[in-house]
Amino acid sequence: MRVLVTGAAGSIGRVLLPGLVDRGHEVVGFDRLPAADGFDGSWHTGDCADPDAVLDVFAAEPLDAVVHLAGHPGEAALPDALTSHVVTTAALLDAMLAHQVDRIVYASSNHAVGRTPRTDLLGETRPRPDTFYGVGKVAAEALLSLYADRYGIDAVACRIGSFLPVPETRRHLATWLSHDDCVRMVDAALGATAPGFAVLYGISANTRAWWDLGPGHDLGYHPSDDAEEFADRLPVGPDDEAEAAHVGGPFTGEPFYRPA
Ligand code: 15L
Repeated sequence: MRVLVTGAAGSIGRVLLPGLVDRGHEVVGFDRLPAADGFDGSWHTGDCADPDAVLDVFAAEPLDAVVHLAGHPGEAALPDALTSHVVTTAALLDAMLAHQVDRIVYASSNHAVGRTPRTDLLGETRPRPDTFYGVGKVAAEALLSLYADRYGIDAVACRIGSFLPVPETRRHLATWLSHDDCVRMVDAALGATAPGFAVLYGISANTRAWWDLGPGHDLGYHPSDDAEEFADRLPVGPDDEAEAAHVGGPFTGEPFYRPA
C-alpha cells in the first residue's frame, strides 16, 4: 500500500516509517518538521490542521491509505485539543473523499476512556475521557464513525496505551505498547478486510493488560511482546496506587487548561 503518515517525524512516526517499509508498504511522510536523517521516501512539510496544505499533499501523491499520528500528545486547552485532534482528522477525511482514498488508521488514545475506573478487563466501552486531550480523541473517533457511516470510509481507531521502548512504571505493565507491536498493529489495521468503523486497544500482549485485545485480534492484530518480562526491574513507585485507580492513570489528575 502507498500510505500517507502524518506526524511522521514524531516518536511513533520515527518507528513506524521504517517498520511499514519493512512490511512492504511505500510511505509518504507529512509533518510540520523535516524528515529525519536516513528517510529517503517522499516527504511533505506542513500542518495537517490546514485543509489546503492537506489537499496539496493528496494532489501530489497517489495514496491508498492514511495513518494519522499527528497531534499534541498531552493535555492542552480545549480549543487547542480540538484543533490538534479533530480539525486535523476532518481535513484528512475531506481530502480522502476528494481523492478516493478509503482507509484511515487513527492514533487514538487510552485517554478516550481514561476516566473509567480500573476493574476487570475493559472491552469496547462508551467514551469516558479523562482530559481535554481525551475529549479531542473521542471527538475524532466520532468523526471517523460519521464518515464511515456516511461515506463508507474504513476507519480503525487504535486506542494506544503507553508507546515506549520498554515499560517504565508499574502502570506500564498493563498499558505498554512495544515498538514492534505498534508496527504490527498499524499493519493489521491497514490490511483488515472491510472493518468499517472499528476500535482496538493498542497495547502489547501484556499479562496484566487492562484492555481486551479481542477486538484487535478480530482485525488481525496479534501482539508478541509482554511487559511482564520487565516486571522485576520496575520498582514500586509512590504514584502506583493513584495511577491504578482509573485506566488513564496520571492523566486523570491533570489540571485543565482554562482561559484565565
Ligand atoms: C497517551 O495518549 C499520551 O500521548 C502519552 O504521552 C502517554 O501518556 C500515554 O497516553 C499513556 O497513557 O501512558
